[in-house]
Amino acid sequence: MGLLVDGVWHEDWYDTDKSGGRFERFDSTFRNWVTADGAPGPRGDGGFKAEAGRYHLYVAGSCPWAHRAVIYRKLKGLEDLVSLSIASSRKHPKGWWFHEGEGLIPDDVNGAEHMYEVYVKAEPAYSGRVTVPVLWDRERGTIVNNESSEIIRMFDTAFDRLGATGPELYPEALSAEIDAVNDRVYATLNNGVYRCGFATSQAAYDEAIYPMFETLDWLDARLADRRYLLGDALTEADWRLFPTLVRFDLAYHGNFKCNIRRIQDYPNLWGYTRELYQMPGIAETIDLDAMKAGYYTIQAVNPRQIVPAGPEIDFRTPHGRG
Ligand SMILES: N[C@@H](CCC(=O)N[C@@H](CS)C(=O)NCC(=O)O)C(=O)O
Repeated sequence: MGLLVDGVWHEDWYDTDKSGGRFERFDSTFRNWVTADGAPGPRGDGGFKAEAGRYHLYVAGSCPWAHRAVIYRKLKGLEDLVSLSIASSRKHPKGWWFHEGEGLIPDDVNGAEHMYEVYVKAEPAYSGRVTVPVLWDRERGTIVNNESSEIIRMFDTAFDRLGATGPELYPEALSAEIDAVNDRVYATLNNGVYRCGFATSQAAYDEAIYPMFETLDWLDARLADRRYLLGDALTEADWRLFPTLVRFDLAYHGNFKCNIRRIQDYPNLWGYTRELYQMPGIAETIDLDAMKAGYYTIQAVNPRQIVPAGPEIDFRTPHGRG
């Protein structure tokens, strides 16, 4: 993993020297919104109207942030409206890369071999990290947005007039409570696993690991008397949590040292993870081998890039909820 400096690729890992060994996540850079009528969204410029066949989503199977967008594309019935490329999850010195392979979809929109080429096409002098997911606009030939939390909000409602399906996952009446759950889950868990795994000092690791497990304990208790995080209906909060849970025992527990307990040790969380996994269409969004390979080939964390054989996890055993 590296980054672009003035449009040129550099093979640098995260610099944690200045932050006492702490991994500090940078802000996503492309922040325009697709909206139903092309009016500007909550931030950025307008001109990105929801249209069938206009937008393309770039993802990788290992990435939990990208996974959110893939889940929404599936749940909202957007597969015929928004096309998809899936990069290889195995780490490459030049970042995310596209090629033929099982579970992969090459880039037939920009013909890129590496994701950084797409960033440079959008902004020739781009400086910054080259992340997925990316939402690309064929018409204007640029990146609309590379922030998963915003891409899923667009997918939730912008394409409704074009035949998108499924209930709204961020209903106004629940928005404050969803935001509160999201904030905690993001800080301590979605991003907390990276703060553990990418920590380069004991103190930085300690700061991340304990709050993470406090949040898992809290979630497990919350799910004791609630079917889903907000109650009886699935919301955005569930779909932002699930990609982290499904990767947890497989990759974070081992490679990122998130190992006080496993998700399988939490009765409610484990049943809930299986329930979401078993929902129509969701298993199709999951490539367990890619997830494992994606994390275990991060050389800064696992220098020899050996991908372990286990653990064996059966997400298909009956969940027994509800
Ligand atoms: N805030 C972004 C984060 C995306 C992100 O960090 N993606 C990772 C993959 S899981 C990535 O592409 N990392 C490459 C890098 O950091 O160089 C989002 O939610 O979309």
